[in-house]
Amino acid sequence: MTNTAYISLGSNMGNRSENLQKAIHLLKGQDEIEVKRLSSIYETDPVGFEDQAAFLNMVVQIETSLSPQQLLEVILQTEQTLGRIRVFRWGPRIIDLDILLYNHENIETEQLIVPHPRMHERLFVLIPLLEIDEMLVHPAIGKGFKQILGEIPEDKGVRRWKQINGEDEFVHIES
Ligand code: A4P
Ligand code: MG
Repeated sequence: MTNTAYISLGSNMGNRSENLQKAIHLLKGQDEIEVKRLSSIYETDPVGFEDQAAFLNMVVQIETSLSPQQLLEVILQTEQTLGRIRVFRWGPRIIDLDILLYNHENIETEQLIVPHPRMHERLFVLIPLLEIDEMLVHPAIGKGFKQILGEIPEDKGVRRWKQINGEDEFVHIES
């Protein structure tokens, strides 16, 4: 398990927190993946297409012996496994998994771009990522993510929804 990677999870359909938990469970079931740290779960206003339900977003830190390409295949498979439960073809997905970072590498192939090309402008990614490790540096931009977050003018649209309670149990937060 020599590589460290960060994966973002998002859901805005169905039982959103159950979808996140099922995805984490499937990742944990992979021999080549060890889930090390989980962020809290945040409820976030939709970015891009705004006319859709609020998301739950979180980030997980994993260690893995998989290559970036193999890891992508695992997360696409995980999306498919969960998506098959209730989504029509062409319908919205109940879970979105993105590889944010893989070690300190810059990767650009036809299937995979790491760091994720939009992560540095998204509060719903940066806030949970920094909760896991506030010293992380963007491998392409060369700045700390903490500084990148500080340079984003707006600070709305991301609310902590559940925080981690010890092990990997979540507790609801009043807010
Ligand atoms: N791909 C390339 N790089 C990566 C990577 N680093 N990680 C390719 C994962 N996949 C990567 O992905 C399409 C293809 O991207 C994959 O097959 C892979 O080869 P997808 O997940 O089917 O596409 P998508 O997620 O619909 O598109 P995209 O452009 O990734 O969407 P975004 O940018 O992820 O945005 N608002 C809130 N609040 N919270 C959200 O989670 N998410 C989105 C989706 C929009 N607004 C949101 C949220
Ligand atoms: Mg995606």
